[in-house]
Amino acid sequence: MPLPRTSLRGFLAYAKGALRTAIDSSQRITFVIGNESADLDSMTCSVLYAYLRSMVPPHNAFSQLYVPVTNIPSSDIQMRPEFLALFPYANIDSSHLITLDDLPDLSIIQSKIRPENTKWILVDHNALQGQLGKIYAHRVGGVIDHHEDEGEVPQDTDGEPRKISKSGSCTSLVTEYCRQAWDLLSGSALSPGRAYAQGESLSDDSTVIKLWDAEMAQLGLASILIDTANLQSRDKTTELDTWAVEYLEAKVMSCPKLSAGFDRSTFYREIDSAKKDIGRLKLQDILRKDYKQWDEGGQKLGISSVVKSIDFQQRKACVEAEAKSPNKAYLEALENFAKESRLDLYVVMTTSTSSTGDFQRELLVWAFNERTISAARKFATKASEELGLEDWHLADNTIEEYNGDNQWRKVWWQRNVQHSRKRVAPLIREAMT
Ligand SMILES: [Mn+2]
Repeated sequence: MPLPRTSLRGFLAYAKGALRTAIDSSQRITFVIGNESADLDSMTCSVLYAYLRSMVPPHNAFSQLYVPVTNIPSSDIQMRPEFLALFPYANIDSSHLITLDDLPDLSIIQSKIRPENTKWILVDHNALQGQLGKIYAHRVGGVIDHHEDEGEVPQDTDGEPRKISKSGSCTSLVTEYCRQAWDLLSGSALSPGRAYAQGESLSDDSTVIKLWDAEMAQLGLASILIDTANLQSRDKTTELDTWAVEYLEAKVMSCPKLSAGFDRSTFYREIDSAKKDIGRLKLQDILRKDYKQWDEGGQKLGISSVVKSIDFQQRKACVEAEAKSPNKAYLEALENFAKESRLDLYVVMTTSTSSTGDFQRELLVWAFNERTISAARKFATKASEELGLEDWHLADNTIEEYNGDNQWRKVWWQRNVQHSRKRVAPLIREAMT
C-alpha cells in the first residue's frame, strides 16, 4: 500500500513516528541513506528518493515506508548553514530531518534493528561505511551514486536501482530515476476518500499538490545548483544536471504561490553564501563539517573538505588558541583533529577564491606512521601530474615540508581544480594498498 500523498513536512513527521513504531515492534524497514559527509546532495537525495518511493512504491517493495536518514547526529545540522537556509523553502526545519539520533545507539543497534528486517538503499555513496556498514552492509539492496564504483553493491538489486554514473550532482540521478513516479503523483488527485474542509473543494487539490511539488523541487534544485555552481562549472555540469534543473525549475514555476518570487540565480546565491558562511564555526567543526573516513588495509584515512583557504584556517586557529603563530596554532589544531579520530593519514582539501577571482584548491597531506608516510609519498609522486600539484606558499606564509619523528607533512596548490575529493580520495586509497 502506497503512502497517501502529503507534504514533505507531513511525510518526514510521519516517517519519524513510523520508524519508532517499526523499531519497537520489529517490523521491516527500508532505509535510504546518504554518505557520511552528509552534504546537501546526500541529504536531498535520500529525502527525494524516500518521499517519492514511499508514495509510488515498486510492486515488490521490501517495506511500505522508505525512511530517509541523514548520516550525522542531529546536532551536526547546525554546522551546515546551507541546510538551515534551505529548510524554509521546503517548509521544514532541523527537527524534521531523520538523523542518526533517530536510530538506536550504534553500540546496541543490532539487537534493536535486526539486519534481516532491513533493506538499505545507498544514495551519493556506494559502500556503507563505519559501524552501520559493519552490521548492515550485506543488507544493501540498491544504489544511486556518482562516485567511483567500489563494487560492494550486488549486481542484482531486484526492483531497486543499481545506478552508478557520472553527474555533477547525485540529486540529478535521483530526479531522473524518480521522474515517472513524480509525474504520476503530480497528475493524480489526493486520496479519493479525502475529507474536505469547509470551503475547500476538489479543485483546491491541484493548488496544494503544486505547492508540495514546488517545495520538493526547490530542495533538489539547491543541491544541483551547489554541485554545479549554478550550472556554470564546465568541469562538473553534465547534460543530466541541466535537464534536472529544467525539470525541477518547471515544477517551481508551475506553482502560482511560488513562481512569481522565484529566481534561480538569486536562490543559488543565497544557498551558496550560506554554505560559505562558516566564520562563526569553530575550526574543529569546520574540519568535521564535510569529512569522510576510510579504513584501508588497517590504516585509517580521513579527508576534510573545507570551503575556506588554509590562510583563513590559520588565522582562525590563531584567534581560537590565543596564540602568536597562526601556522603553529593551525598545525596543532589539525594534529588534535587527527589524534581524536585516530587517523594514520590526514588530508585537508580546501576550495577558495583568489584575490583575482579565480577558483583555487589547496591540498595538505599529513602521515603519522611509516606505512602511511610511504603511501603519502607514493601518492604525491604518482598523482602529481594529474592533480597539478605545485609547492604551496603565500607571499608571507609557508608550511614547510616536514619529515621527522615518524611523520611526514606537505602542502600543495592543486592546480588542476576540476578534481574534488571524488577523485583525490581514490588516488590516496590506491597508494595505501
Ligand atoms: Mn554528491
